[in-house]
Amino acid sequence: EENPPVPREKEERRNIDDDLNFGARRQVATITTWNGPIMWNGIFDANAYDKLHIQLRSSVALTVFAVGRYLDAYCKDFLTSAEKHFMPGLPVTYYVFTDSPEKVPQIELGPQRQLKVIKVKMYTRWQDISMMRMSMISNLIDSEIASNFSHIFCFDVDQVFEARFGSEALGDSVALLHAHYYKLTKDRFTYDRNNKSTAFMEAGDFYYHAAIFGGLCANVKNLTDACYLSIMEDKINDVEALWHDESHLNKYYWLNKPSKLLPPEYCWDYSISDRSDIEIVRLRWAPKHYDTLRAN
Ligand code: 2GW
Ligand code: MN
Repeated sequence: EENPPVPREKEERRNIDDDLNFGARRQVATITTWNGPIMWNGIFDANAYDKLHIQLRSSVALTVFAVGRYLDAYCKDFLTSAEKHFMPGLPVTYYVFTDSPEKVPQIELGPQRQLKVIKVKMYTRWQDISMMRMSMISNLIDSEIASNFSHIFCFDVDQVFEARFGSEALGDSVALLHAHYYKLTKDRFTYDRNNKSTAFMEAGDFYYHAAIFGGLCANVKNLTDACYLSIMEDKINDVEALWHDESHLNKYYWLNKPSKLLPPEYCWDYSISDRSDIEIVRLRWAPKHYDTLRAN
């Protein structure tokens, strides 16, 4: 019936560590081997980032594709939640790429916020919708984004903001740790392992999620160009990387280390049962309806 005695020395040592870490995160890595920060909640001062970026006059373009059934299914929740949580206090323009411009939801925009619609054609294969984003983003960076914004972020549309996704996420080259892989050992990463594909890789640092990438316009231009060229080279050779654009993105970040990483707090999937590292969900995956959305 009696509880075992608490080992006092161990208890005391743990409290000292807590004090010395000043609330820093101890269960997760907060820096990469090349000294890039991994922006776990608690390691940064959001107000300091906001002050700095307002002073620097940073401005952000957000690109998102909502083609075919994804427009009705996800776009409204994505945009309305972004208005609440994405880069508060900074100028933001949303670029919505769609095949049905007339059906883009009219949402109320805050000051310094704009929405622009870009018409694109509907690809018959969904893999192509996903992969062709790289060339369309690259073209828009050249024609309009690089001259008007300091930073760009590219998003999947099937997600919803739940809390601040702010200026702390801005950086030269920003990649996202995939929620399903950040705790796994490298041998379980789903890199492309087919040496016929340009995305082929054996070793890597992390498994990155293509649902969010960003950075300075020039860096994202370089990334989208590199990924698009590799995708096209694969097409000529009649191969397709295992996870499409995501495989090429992982290869790119292996060769060009991102300067800042976002932890899965920035893109969480609630179907993952172990939430022990997640102090705050800033963005969540929206439910997939593969049966209806991917039919054809
Ligand atoms: C995609 C798959 C099957 C059927 C439709 C589509 C589809 C995607 C579509 O009909 N319309 C559309 O606008 N998209 C856009 O492509 C949309 O922005 C969507 O978020 C994005 C990627 O497709 P998604 O979200 O269904 O794929 P995920 O969540 O499995 O994405 C990961 O893997 C992809 C490659 O397979 C991409 O790399 C993506 O960035 C990853 O998050
Ligand atoms: Mn997605």
